[in-house]
Amino acid sequence: MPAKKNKKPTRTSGAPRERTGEGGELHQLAGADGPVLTTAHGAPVQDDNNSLRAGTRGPTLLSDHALREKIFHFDHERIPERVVHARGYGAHGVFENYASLSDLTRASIFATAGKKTETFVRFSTVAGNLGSADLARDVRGFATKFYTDEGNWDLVGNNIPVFFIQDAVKFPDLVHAVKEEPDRGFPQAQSAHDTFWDFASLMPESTHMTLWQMSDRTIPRSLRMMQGFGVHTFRFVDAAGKSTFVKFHWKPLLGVQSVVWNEAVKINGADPDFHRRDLFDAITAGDFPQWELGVQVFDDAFADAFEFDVLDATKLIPEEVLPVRPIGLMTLNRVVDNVFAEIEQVAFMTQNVPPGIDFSNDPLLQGRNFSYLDTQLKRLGSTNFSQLPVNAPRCPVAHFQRDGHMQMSTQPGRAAYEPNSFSGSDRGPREAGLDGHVPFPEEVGGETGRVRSPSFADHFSQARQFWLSQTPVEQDHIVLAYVFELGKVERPAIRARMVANLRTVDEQLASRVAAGLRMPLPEAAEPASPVVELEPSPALSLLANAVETFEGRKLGLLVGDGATAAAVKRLTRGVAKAGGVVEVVALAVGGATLSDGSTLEAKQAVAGAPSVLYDAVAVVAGPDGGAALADDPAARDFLTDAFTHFKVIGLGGDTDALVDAAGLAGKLDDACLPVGTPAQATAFVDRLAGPRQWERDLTA
Ligand code: HDE
Repeated sequence: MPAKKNKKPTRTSGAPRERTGEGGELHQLAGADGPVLTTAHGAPVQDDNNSLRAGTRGPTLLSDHALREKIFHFDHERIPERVVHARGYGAHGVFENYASLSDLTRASIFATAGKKTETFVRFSTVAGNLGSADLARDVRGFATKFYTDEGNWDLVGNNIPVFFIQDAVKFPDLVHAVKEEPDRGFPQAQSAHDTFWDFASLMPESTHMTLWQMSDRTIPRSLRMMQGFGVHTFRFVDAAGKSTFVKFHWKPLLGVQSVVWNEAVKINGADPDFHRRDLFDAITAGDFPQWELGVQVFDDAFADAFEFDVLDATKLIPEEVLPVRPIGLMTLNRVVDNVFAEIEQVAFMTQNVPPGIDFSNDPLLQGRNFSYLDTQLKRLGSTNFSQLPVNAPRCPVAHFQRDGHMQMSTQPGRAAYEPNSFSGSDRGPREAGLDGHVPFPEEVGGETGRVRSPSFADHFSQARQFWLSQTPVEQDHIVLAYVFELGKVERPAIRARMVANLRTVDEQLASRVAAGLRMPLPEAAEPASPVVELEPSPALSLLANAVETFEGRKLGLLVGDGATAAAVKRLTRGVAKAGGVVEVVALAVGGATLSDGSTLEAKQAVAGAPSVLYDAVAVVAGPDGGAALADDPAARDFLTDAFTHFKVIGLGGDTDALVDAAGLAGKLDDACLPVGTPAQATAFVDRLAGPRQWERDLTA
């Protein structure tokens, strides 16, 4: 190609130049009003589009240090993802304390009414890798860092109050069982496979947690609509050194809500970022999610009298037995500026507690306190990870820890040890004595041994209590979830062992799951400790405690050409007044032409916005628009799915053809409402606040 070879280069850089001005002179796009591009060491970069070459078509020169630096940095961009909880999203917030808790704890965060403390929260799934989908059926992490004025307090909890295992030593086994199977690398972000249920079926202590896991709690509608739990029993310690046991609870003001499984499966395809997008959108719209922090506090006498060991993380204390006392409000009010710097690099550690908060001897918690430091060093690569902005305490920090990789702090002073006889700025800090974190002086004793306390032996009674505390709809969902998950298990013996455990929980539960799997009902598993009949705890039901509101929820409004402009306006206003959001969907993203000739722009085309992305839907169209929707497969699915997912449906104008084409003629029920007139729109919006139409007959 000699012709090309001899062509003279016309310019040295590529894209970011444009021809401006009469004289045709070249200007860099950024140069005038933005910063100049530099290397990491600050040298201005001449050209970021063409590497340094010998001749126009010759080899790249090793002397191009800007190229070398850029690619060197790029090659090192990734850090190890979290071993568990890799997929997560977070935001900044503030915690406001309701009243002084000085009778319970000396923690300064709870010292006075109205005291505000900055927070950072990271929500996560457990099993999936960083790039997995948000709506995997999984436990959600709910980790909060409180930047208190006496050091960071990390409350690293989950959206479920109990856990799979009692002793930290089993955690690696649990995680290996639930993660992708190592010989094949799948399934991703799923517990629905042999190794997980093999482990669960062999570990009766996990039975209680699997009931929670199979409930709709593990497919939350939104991170904003999840409870959070500290899980373990902790201690509050007051100024006089008196200890009170405490369990922490987060309760979302928007109520707790979940999607249904068929919806979750489809959301993962339609919008794998469903949860992070929802949190980001809400906070950037000024719709700040809030949670009340509550505590169950109890003394030794309560702990001794309670049926189960309060050190056993597979058990909870029912709220009916010990009410949750609200102590403060957290508001998430700021999205991150940079996902990596903040959400990836935030380092939670259960051992981070300020004076006034302490640990119990829960063997799972004790193991965690030991573990979390390791993981931070492995991931963040330096002992100085506490200096990263998201991890740095907001209170003064002074110690004699020195140096290490990536030391950011120019620690002044001559003496880097203690005791020392220097003074002034050379002296450095001194111990706080009794003002510091004084470990609770618990008396301990007994022989050492690898033992499990007999008080941890009852693995089924609370599982049964959970099952019996659910509404019939929730019980149906639990059965379907076990059937789905165990249906993915290839080895019949594992299915049988798991159903045997379920039979020890409840005869009906087990026989329904067995029927769903078309397998004979196995003998009930022999419990290590007899199953005790406990009072049902209505607080454990999601549906029985649903908050009646459309606040924070979304209506998908499918608009066809010819839709009445006034009807669209009324719905939009009504939903906004109810605290919800309307998202307009049309056949094309360019929108629809309304009855008054105006164009209503759509946020999404229906082919990319199935109704699973919305809490409820409405369809409004004129005659032509209605016919066009009826002809469109995605529009038909939009309606069919909304119906199948028990959603409230609004219908305005000419929608009969679509209803027909969606296979719903003659099936519409009380929750399929007309929205044409003002009175109908009001009734529809009122109905949106209510539950899904669970009684809808899908078999008809
Ligand atoms: Fe964790 N856990 N965990 N865990 N955990 C981690 O720490 C671990 C446990 C929880 O958003 C890791 O920074 C052990 C219970 C949350 O960054 C790791 C044991 C509960 C998060 C780790 C447990 C949790 C983690 C991975 C058994 C619920 C995400 C990366 C003794 C109360 C925090 C990291 C975030 C993260 C270890 C048990 C919740 C590997 C050894 C029980 C919410 O250190």
